[in-house]
This record gives sequence, C-alpha cells and structure tokens, in this order.
Amino acid sequence: MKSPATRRTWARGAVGAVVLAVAAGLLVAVGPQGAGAAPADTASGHRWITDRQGRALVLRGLSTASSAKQAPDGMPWIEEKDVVRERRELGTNFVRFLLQWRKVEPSPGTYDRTYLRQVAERVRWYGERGYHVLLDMHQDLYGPRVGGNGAPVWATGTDGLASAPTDPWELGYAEPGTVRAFDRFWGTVEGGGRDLRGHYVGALREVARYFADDDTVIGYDLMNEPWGGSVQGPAFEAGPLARLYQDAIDAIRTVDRDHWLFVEPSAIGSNWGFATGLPRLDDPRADDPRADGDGGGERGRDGDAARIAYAPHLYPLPMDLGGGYTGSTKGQVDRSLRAWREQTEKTARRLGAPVVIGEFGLDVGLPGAMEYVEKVQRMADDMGAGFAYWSNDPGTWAPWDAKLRPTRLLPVLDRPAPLAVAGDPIAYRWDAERKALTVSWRGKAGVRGGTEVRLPARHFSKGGRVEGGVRQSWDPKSRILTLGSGPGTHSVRITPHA
Ligand code: IDC
Repeated sequence: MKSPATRRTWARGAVGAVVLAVAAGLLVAVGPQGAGAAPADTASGHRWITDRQGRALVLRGLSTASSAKQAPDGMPWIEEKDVVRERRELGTNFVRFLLQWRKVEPSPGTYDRTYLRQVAERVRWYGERGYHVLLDMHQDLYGPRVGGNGAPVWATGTDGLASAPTDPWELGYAEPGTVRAFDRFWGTVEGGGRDLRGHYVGALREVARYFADDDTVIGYDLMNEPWGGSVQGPAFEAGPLARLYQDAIDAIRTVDRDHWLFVEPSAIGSNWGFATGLPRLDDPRADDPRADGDGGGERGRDGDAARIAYAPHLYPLPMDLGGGYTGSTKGQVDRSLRAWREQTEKTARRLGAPVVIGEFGLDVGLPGAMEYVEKVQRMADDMGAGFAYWSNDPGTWAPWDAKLRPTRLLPVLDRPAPLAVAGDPIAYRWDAERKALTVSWRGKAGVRGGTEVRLPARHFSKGGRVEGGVRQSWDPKSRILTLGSGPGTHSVRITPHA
C-alpha cells in the first residue's frame, strides 16, 4: 500500500554552464551557473514518498548523530527521553540515522547483530513517536584508519601512504592515504586485493535484511558523500559510483522490496550547486508486477513503482569557506541556492526520484544564520522536498546547546507545516507575516486518512482556524490537526485562533 504518486514533469528553465576543474585533489570552481528561468513555485508535479496509507510525506527532521561516528559502539548520544524531547520541541517526523560500515561488518563477512539490534532499539524509540527513519551508511574521509569514519580498518588500503589531520576536516579528502583508500575501494588502481565494493554491498544487504519488515524505516542512504579518490566528476559518478549503487540496489531488493533507496551525488561540487553526472538507476521492483500497491502509480518502463530517492546535501561554497549569510556573501549564497535547486531538480527528473535534502546546516551563531535556515526551509517547501538538518548533536550547530537548552535555531525549525498530505500535494507554505499556513492538494483514489498539519504552540497557542477545508480532529498534545480529504482539489488556509 505504499505506491508512490504518479510522476509528472515540471516546466523548467535552461541550465547554465558549469566548469569544474579538479587538479591535484584541489577543486577549483570556475563560473557559476547562468540564472535560467525560475523553477515553478509549487510543490506539485513530482513523485512523493508515501506512508502506508498512501499519503505524501513531508519529511522534516535532523540527522542523529555525528557522535555515532567515533563512539566505540557506534551509537549516537541520544537516550529515549531525547527522542521524546525532539518530538515535543520540534514536531519533526523524520530522522536520518547514522550507521557505520565498521560496525556492521567488523571483520570480513561477519555481521554484528548486536549492533543492528542496538540500532533497531533506537529506531523503535523514533517509531513509537511517529517518526520515519532513514538509515544512512555514513562515512567522512573513508574511515578511522585514515583519520575519518565509516569503513573498517580491514577494508582500508593505503599502500603505505599517510593521511594527516587537516583543518577544516574536508581537506582530508586530498590526503594521499585517504585518496588511496578510496581508489582501492573503487578498484581504480592496479594491485587487486579484496573485493571491497562486494563487501560494502553485502553489508548494506545485511542491514536491509534486518530491517526489511520494519515500518519505521523509510529507506537506506546508500553512501554518505561519496568521494571518487583520484577519479572525479562524471567519470566517477557515471562509472564506479553508479555501478556500486546499482549493485547495492539489486542486492537490497533480494531481501527488501519495499523500502526507499536514497542515493547521493559526489558531494564536492553538488553540495555547492554544480551539476552531477549521476545517471538514472534501475529499481528491480519496478519490473515486478506485484509492485503496484494501491494502483496509484504507473510501472514498467516508466519506472514509477521504483523507489529511488535523491538525497543531495546543501552547503553553499561561500558558507563552506566560513562566510555567514550577510553582506556580499548573501547574494553569492542566494545565487548558489538557485543553482543548487536547478541542478537538484534536473537530476531528480533524470532519476525519476523525489528529493530529500540529506543535509544542510551551519553554526547558528554565524551572522544571518537563522535567515538562511528559514530560506532553505521555504525552498524545501517550494520544491516539495524533505530535509534533514545537520545535526541533532548538542552544540553550536544544533537546536539545543551542550546543556540541552534551546538555541536560537529551535524556534526557526519549529515551524508550521504539513506532515502527511492525503493525495497529490499542489503546494504548501507557511506565511510567517500573515501567520497563515496554506496547503493544497488533489485527492486521490486509494489514499486513506486525512491531511495532517502540525501547528506549533509558539504560533498557534489556541489551535488553528480552518478556512476552505474540514477539520477532522485536533490533538493539542502532538499539535496535529487532521483535515478531511476526498476526491477533487482541496485548498485550505489555517490561521491562529484568536
Ligand atoms: C561533521 C561534524 C564534525 C566532524 C566532521 C568529520 O559536524 O564534528 O568533525 O563531520 O567527521 C558533511 C558531512 C558530515 C559533517 C557535516 C558538517 O556529511 O559528516 O559533519 N558536513 O561538517 N558534509 C558537509 C558538511
């Protein structure tokens, strides 16, 4: 019953030129994208990740958590009460949960079920509060053996090359030992050795086997921020990366035919709004006549029963370089955001995939930081994209500080929005000035339940007044208002009760 919404195409402007020069591990970007026509300002017209009732999900949440990268047991910092607090304070419905290959497969071909059980316990904490969990096979800088996280030491081949710590950490991607470890992984240097990609795919398949029947899990993020080592650009993304993704998708589908498979582009470049060479991938479930679900999706050659989602990250280069969202940097960031959206939508069309912003985030103390977060949230709403803010680790980037007291980010993330839409969404928007949340959608056969919107107490202390729609129920505890749905077009406006 989880058939995705029918795919349509958006009218979209031309894409400008991008020149990405890769030299000696350092990237030099020349010439930003041309502006092109503005994308259609609507959430409609693309595929949606749906819940068990066939409703389109508006996924909003945080990544949990960077702390898992270094923890000996691979677990994030959270306890169950932190999940309760996250739900209460932010009303999020989504979490991107970090996994580590080193923990899944501690020695070659041996999978650690204790680790998977501990992950499952935390997934349950989230599931019991209505969350959807994306399991993210995380890595940065390959693995701990070369100063990063992710890959097991046994799967790290450096050929004696070293990797020194760097500041900022991202520069570590150019360290010789790290580059070689990736080259060994992708099999792009002479010398043979273990089939590391085969092991990686096997580890993903084990994760999927374990969680195949877990309805809280929405899908698997196949690799965080893939890096090509010494092979970059389309040669990497349309080559070794696409092959790994296809192998992983095929392997996962032998044990789990329902969960979504999230793919990321090579981060350097794409995070800044440059084009990606990631090609369309095949989901075997699209060829399976049983994959029709509620009959709402097309299938076969159109691939509409495929469940591949696109999860790029968003870190505009001027901000990566330490700038805030102010002064002349602001204009640069805005151009970068436009380019990012254009490229993301182009790639999503090519992949036939809904979009989830897998990461965006910044130090909340930077000048203009909150305006930037609000801007990205509005863009996500306009795109009909989900997002996972980076991250929920208490500190300067998070909605809570080291003592779990709210930072200035918390009220910005605690924002009125639909959570699930009972049909094909047309558009939704929170107008902070007029204090109005508008949601429109087309009812669709086979979808059960109403449209759920969350009305935070900070904006809707006495609940919401509904115009143009039917209020089905209001739960003041979860602050979820359910709106009736049915055939035809719905257009609802909700304002605070006086
Ligand atoms: C960062 C953490 C930081 C850690 C670093 C390296 O915030 O504490 O030292 O990773 O492990 C990404 C990565 C994500 C990064 C994040 C912020 O996917 O792991 O987390 N980021 O730097 N890509 C761009 C930014």
